[in-house]
Amino acid sequence: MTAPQPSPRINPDRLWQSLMDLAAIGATELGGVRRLALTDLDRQGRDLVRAWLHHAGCRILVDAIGNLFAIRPGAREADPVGIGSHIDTQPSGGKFDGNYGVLAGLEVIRALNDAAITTDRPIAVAVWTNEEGSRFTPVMMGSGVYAGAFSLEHCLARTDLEGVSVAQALAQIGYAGSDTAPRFAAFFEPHIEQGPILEAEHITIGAVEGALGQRWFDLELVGQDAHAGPTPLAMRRDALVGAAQVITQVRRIAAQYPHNARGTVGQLLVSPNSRNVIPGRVRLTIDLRNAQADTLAAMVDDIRACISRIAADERLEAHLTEVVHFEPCHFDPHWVSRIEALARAAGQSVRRIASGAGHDAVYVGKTCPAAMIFVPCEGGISHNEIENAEPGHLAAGAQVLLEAVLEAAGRTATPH
Ligand code: HGY
Ligand code: MN
Ligand code: MN
Repeated sequence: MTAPQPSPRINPDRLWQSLMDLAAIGATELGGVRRLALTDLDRQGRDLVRAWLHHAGCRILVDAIGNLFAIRPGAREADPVGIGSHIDTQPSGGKFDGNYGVLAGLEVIRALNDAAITTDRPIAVAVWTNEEGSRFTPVMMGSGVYAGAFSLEHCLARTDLEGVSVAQALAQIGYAGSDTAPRFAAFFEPHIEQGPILEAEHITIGAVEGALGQRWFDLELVGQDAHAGPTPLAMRRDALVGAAQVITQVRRIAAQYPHNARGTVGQLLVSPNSRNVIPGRVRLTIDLRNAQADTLAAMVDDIRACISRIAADERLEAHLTEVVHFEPCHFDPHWVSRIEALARAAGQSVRRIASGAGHDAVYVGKTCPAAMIFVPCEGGISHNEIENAEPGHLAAGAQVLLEAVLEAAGRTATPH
């Protein structure tokens, strides 16, 4: 019985440097990254990552929604083992959200190349389009189209606040592809936790069991512009007063419901937004989340009833449009267990954890067995320019990823 071959080692400094080099594209003054989906900065980031992966011996594919796939050949033609995440960021995002998952995949490929290891199955690194859902909704757009959660046509027609469509933006950055996306034998997404648990418990690896369900809405409240001086209160149809009541109800719902309930109003657009005009039109976003599908549905029913009541009380029109809806998901139990065991075998502290954030693995997991590897982030803060993570944690997560990918892809004998 030959001794098992030692696994190649991740190069922590090379992984860290790739993160810093990518973070320079869209770098902000506070040390964050602003690289909105399908902007020229996103193009620059894509071009850089694509060049690195091509140089590492991968064949590059780009599909019709701009998802990029870099495929490292295996000993045989077969569905690849996928690794991936996103490189688009929030407007005031950080260096690690999404970027870590893509660059950990690059580092795995580089480490396998260094060790001259050929895996049985090919390995593919995926860069998913518009995971953040900030410039364009829906969130997790590229992986959602890949998994059939949204039609390509629906997503290509979506527009940003300036009226630019996804199709136009893809064409502008040269990533309107025509390749057929690969199907995966399994898919792994490393990611920072973006919450406080791992850091608070001094744990390095999170074996992610699943993610909260999400339901996102656009709400437009329509009243009447009027003069802030002569208009008596009884005559007012103030859309912003209505919006303020909706916002406090979203908070009440998040506080009141069980099962990790979350409620956020992140965007508020006031028209005409002039200090001495009663706002006649307000658009706001509503983001509701929960670990249980029925509880999430009850939260939605609750806010719908509140909006109807508030609109009636304030004599407003209310137009509510659902833009995102996915149920709570569970990742593949086998790979959750293997990630836990591989982390322990590597001498890392590990715990099972749920994700409050949505990730591309949520949709990709509808097409193949998928799992996520979390590492801590400083103060549990993300979607913030101060987002930070420790090189040692990032490398530990990438090493567990390498072990899981080797297990999933199989390895042929290393040439001497
Ligand atoms: O909103 C989310 O959960 C993710 O950051 N797109
Ligand atoms: Mn992310
Ligand atoms: Mn994010």
